[in-house]
Amino acid sequence: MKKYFLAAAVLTVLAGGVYAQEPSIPMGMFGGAPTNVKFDPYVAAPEGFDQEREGIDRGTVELIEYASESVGTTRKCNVYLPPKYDPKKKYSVLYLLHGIGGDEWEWMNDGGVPNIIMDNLYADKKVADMIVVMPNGRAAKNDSRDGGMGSFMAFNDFDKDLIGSLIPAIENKYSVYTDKNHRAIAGLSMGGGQSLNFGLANMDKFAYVGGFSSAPNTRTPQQLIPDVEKTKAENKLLWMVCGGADGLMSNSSRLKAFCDENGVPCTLIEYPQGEHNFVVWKYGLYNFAQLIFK
Ligand code: FER
Repeated sequence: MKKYFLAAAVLTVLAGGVYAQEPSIPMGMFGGAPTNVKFDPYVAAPEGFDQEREGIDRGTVELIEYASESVGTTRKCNVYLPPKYDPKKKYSVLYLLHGIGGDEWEWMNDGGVPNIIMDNLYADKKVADMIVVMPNGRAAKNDSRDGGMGSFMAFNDFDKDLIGSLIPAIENKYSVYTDKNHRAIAGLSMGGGQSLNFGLANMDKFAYVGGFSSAPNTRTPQQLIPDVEKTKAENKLLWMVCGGADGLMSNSSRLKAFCDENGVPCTLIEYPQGEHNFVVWKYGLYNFAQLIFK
């Protein structure tokens, strides 16, 4: 119990007050009322976008390990390589993050089918050449799923592992571009919050940022965008989706409202009747992947 209170107290400070409640409060009540904003148009994904298609080339997913300096352990990470990955070519990199109950397997094993979505997009020539990196976003010695709410700190600490160790490891192992214009970060729920937090705080590293159903770890708009002109100049895409029936909409809508008020280009789509699940997150990946590196 003591650990929980400590984590909650620290996060209250880190997140600028959004954690000022006990972490055991149900999801729907945590985020508070959504800010009234004008959503961007929802366009349904085409039928079959997330279904395995016959007769197309397929990518591969491989589990890799890397040494994490900040965590002090060897960590695991899944990597999607597109159909006919060719080390003689150069690829962009999308870092795709999981939620509070997940790990490096969540997108693959819990209904995200990122490999199928990407294979289909490749077959239809709707995406730029990219690999998709699915790390474990809980930067702690014990990074297993049972870390539960006690792992808030570990999610918050992931930027050091990501930037200090994972990105260099990926750039060492794969034939990828190494500049911000060829690097994107997006994620679901806690991973959405991480993507907004880390992506906007490190615009020299990531030009494209996506948050799907972002959780209460999302920093306040003023923290995310302390310098409006800098964000306007350096960010190439700030893209969000959240389910209309998801109690966490407040995290996305307050950022959208701030961006609209300050003239920062920003997309927020409300997935009709969408809940806090992979229906929304698959839609997020399908759309975000088509907008980056172009
Ligand atoms: C919360 C509700 C949900 C919260 C985090 C989540 C930090 C994250 C959910 C997920 O990642 O799926 O109150 O507090």
